[in-house]
Amino acid sequence: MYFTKVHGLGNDFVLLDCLERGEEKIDFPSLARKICDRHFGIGADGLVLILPSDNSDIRMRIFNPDGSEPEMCGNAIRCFAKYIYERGIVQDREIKVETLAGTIIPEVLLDGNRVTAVRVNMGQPRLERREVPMLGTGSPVVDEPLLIEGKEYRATCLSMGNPHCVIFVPRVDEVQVPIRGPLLERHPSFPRKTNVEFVEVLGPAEMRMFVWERGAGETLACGTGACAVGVAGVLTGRTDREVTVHLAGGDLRIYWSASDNCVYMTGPAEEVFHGEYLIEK
Ligand code: ZDP
Repeated sequence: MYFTKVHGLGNDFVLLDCLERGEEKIDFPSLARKICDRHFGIGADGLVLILPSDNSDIRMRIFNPDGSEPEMCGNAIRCFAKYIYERGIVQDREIKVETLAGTIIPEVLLDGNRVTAVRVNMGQPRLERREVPMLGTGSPVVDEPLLIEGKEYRATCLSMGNPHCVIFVPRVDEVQVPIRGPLLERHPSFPRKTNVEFVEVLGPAEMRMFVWERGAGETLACGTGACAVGVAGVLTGRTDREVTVHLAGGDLRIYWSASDNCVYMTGPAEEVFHGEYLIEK
């Protein structure tokens, strides 16, 4: 089974072209668990499938390393768009991609024929509590106290297709992400669990974040997470609508447009290598 290894800011994925093979007969949750393993497999933060679509140009599915299937993935969709465009699978610079979060539209940015970056219309953030989904009452969920093991967190929660819980902290370097992250990911308020972002505001247009991803653990970057952080900055009055978000793996530009209410994410995408995965039968 031939694959391509890609990453966006060190958030890395195994890309499988399933345009011909389709998605029959393969147990993708189990394949994702094996392939994403960094010692017994290829190693990745997710398995991404390229599939034909009935209602868009193309379709993307993604599986977390634990085999769960998230609705969307911001870093993967930039890599996905680069792959699709550079191979001429879709010739438009704006590619309509069917996902479980609806149709998402990445636009490739070019230097000649090479895709150097991708700007993605990530759609409108979902601010209703039940859309996160999160238990309790009242929307939007802004700086809401969550008590875990005697420690109070102030959570701003929203969905970018997938659930996010944004925690603003004075100093992000001091957060023990592998300890705090999973406690919030599995907090009973989140029936579908949640991705968790710890964020420090550096200025009105600049933030630094670390992410704990649902079903994946700590990663170097999270595209949907950076978008959620941009929205949370505006909702809580901490930042402007256009910000640079510094992640462990690099920077993303996030813009939450007041005119169409959509979030635009701009960042790089890299293709690293091709290989053949030898599936054990
Ligand atoms: O929602 C989830 O379960 C995430 N683990 C999906 C992956 C999100 C990602 N990090 C992104 O960039 O949006 C890939």
